[in-house]
Amino acid sequence: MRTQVGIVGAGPAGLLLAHLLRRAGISSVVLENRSRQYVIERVRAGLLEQGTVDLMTELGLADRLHHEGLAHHGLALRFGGISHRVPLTELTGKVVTIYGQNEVMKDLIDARLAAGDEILFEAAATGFENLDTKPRIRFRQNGDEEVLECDFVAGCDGFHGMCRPAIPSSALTTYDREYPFAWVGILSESPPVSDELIYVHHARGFALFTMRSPSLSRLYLQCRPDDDIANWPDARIWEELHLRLGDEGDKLIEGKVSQKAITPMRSFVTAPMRYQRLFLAGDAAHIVPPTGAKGLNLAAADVRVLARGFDEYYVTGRTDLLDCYSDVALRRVWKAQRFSWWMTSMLHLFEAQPAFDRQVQLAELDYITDSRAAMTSLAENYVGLPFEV
Ligand code: RFL
Ligand code: PHB
Repeated sequence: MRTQVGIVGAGPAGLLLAHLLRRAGISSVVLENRSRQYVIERVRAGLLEQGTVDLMTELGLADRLHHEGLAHHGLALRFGGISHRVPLTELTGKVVTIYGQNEVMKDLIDARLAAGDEILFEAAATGFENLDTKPRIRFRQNGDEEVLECDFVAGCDGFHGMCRPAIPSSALTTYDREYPFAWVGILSESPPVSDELIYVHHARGFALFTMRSPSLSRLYLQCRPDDDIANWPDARIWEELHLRLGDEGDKLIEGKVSQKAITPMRSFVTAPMRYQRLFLAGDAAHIVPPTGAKGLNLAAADVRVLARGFDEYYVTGRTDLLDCYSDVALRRVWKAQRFSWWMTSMLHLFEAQPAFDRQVQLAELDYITDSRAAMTSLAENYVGLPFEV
């Protein structure tokens, strides 16, 4: 089997890249170790920056997104028992859109298959040869060992994938931070208590109210980093949500919980995002704590830059853009890292936090909601920084 770009992983990074390449007339084959159903049903992100929506629109993939996505013009920061609105659109001219990652996945997969292009599901990449010249990706499907030959490999296989570990560690520098907390998240058949997201800083820990549709809420609570989901029966979750959301939670209907999981919180970057003819994109290269809602959006931003590099190569034979892919992508990645770390640090409760640090944390929240300049800074990062050219 042969193609121009071999893509490992059918997450948002891999599939958006496949669509960008198709538009440029470049062939690709996507290898995905999970089933189609598993990939679609995995509950993850929910918030799309305007740049990500614009990319989906440009690619002709946003019909359902424009119908069913919920455009948000603001969010609330709640602390000291009071909610403060951050008017995102008024401050930046941009909107963010709530549209579940599983809906994004469904749209990307359906469109690729409808166009007659392949995604090989339940096909796990296992190793590489000739990464410096003519790459060969070994993969296993239905118990058979197969090989995909290509000009380049796009490593879009997420944080736990095999592409990053396939690079000699001496060729990479990694930057890592683990946080002393995690999130327990639920999906509940409850109508949203508010039209906008509510980020809560509370003496019992962080909470986030978000949603998926007019009848489905997504709720998160700060928990211990080593917590077990068995410690979180529905009754405890509802009680904590009511306490942390305060009067914002008065209207909260305790609906049927259809999904419940614990998400660890971590910041991680690997640099450079390239080794020979293997290019890393999305979570394979970096992860952020979900407080800034940046993971999926960064994956989209990476592949936009990477696709331009492949386009230049196949049109002109030049590698200038591919050669600066990592530098360009990492500039955005680090700004998103900074923002996600900052939001996370400001909003969570730290165990045994020195009294001084706690007062500074509260002063930061007070400043953000008092100062238009500080609020604008939060807003412009939250809606997504402009794309670099
Ligand atoms: P993915 O989505 O992990 O996809 C990687 C794919 O690669 C496959 N794979 C392999 N395929 C073939 N061979 C192998 N050897 C393979 N190994 C792995 C995997 O099966 C998978 O299908 O990475 P990608 O494409 O980089 O996308 C990243 C995003 O999924 C991720 O950043 C977001 O979900 C993060 N995130 C959020 N991002 C946002 O932008 N906004 C949000 O509101 C937001 N909320 C969240 C989040 C992530 C969360 N969790 C569970 C981590 C909320 C949560 C709770
Ligand atoms: C979500 O809707 O799942 C979501 C939204 C914003 C975040 C994290 C998760 O910061």
